[in-house]
Amino acid sequence: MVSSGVVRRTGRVNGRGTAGQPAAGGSGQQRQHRENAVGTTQATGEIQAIIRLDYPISSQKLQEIGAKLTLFQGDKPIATGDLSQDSTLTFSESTTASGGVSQRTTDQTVNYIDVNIRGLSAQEDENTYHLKFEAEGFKTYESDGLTLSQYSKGIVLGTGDATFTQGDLNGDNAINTSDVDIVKSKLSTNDSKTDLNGDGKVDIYDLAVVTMASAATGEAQLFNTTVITAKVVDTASVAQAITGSAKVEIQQGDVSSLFTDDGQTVTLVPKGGSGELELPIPLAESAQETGVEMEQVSIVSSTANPVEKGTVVAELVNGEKIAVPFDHSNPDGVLAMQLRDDGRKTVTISLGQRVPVKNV
Ligand SMILES: [Ca+2]
Ligand SMILES: [Ca+2]
Repeated sequence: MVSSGVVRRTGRVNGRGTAGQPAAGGSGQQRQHRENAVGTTQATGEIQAIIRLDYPISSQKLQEIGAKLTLFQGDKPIATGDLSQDSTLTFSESTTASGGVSQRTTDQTVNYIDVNIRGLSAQEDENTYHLKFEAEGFKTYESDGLTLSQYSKGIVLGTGDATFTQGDLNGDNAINTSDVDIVKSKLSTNDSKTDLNGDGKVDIYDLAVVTMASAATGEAQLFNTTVITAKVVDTASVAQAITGSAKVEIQQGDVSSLFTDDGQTVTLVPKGGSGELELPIPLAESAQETGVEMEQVSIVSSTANPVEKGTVVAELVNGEKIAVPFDHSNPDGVLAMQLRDDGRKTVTISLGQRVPVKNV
């Protein structure tokens, strides 16, 4: 049973392993991740933001109003991004972090804006970030702190809730009757500033948007995304558990490569001719007491020697064990399977519910 992890609302313990021979097709991946392999213990995480345009806006209008975001680490701005088009974030100094903005549009109208930032330090004392969103005619919004401890973080906000609200036409960072009056005074004109959706005219639609914005409620939603493996898996204890195991040994590679996407292949083989391979993954001591909330486990292996069949056993904080058998040819319990052109195969297995796990 090769490693591990979790995707979406729970985390991905980025396991790579091959049962049997080394992966045939890993070279592209190795190239891509060689830099990361240098500082192998550096824990990094991701921040994802989804901005709902509750009242969709034309992409041209978004460019006119200079919609942008700033990422802060502590109080220090470290990156800016252009929300008005698909773009790459600009970091203020050299960093391993990177990020991008992508819009989801229907015709020329933008419905959502996705922001994805990765490679952010998750080291204690420098792992709290926040985002600021600004645009002309919008209430400026600064998020609460997004701290990368056990998990990467996500935030969802909307232009029609009380976060990054559209409709501040006099620039006082509030939306009230003054703003509604401005729209009323421009009705039936083509005043571009008051044309909130950018359809070329100021009409009842724009008046409705600003009126609803003046009574907007609703906060941003914050959530955990993937597990930050380096924070919850102690590779030394995994190595120790493998050494002490009667069912698995490492033929090639380093234990730490099982949990980081460093492009290095680890070859695990069954011990003692049993033909069965079992990989114990005790979580870090710091995660033992409260556990790590998980609902899915993803196993990444090579397509040359894929992990197709096995059992995921999760030991919960209360000592209870959940065993989930999975079989590639019989997709019960297998949530998703993904093949990548770099020769990797990911099988995602549901644990059935969200549970606090201390060992896998
Ligand atoms: Ca205002
Ligand atoms: Ca309009």
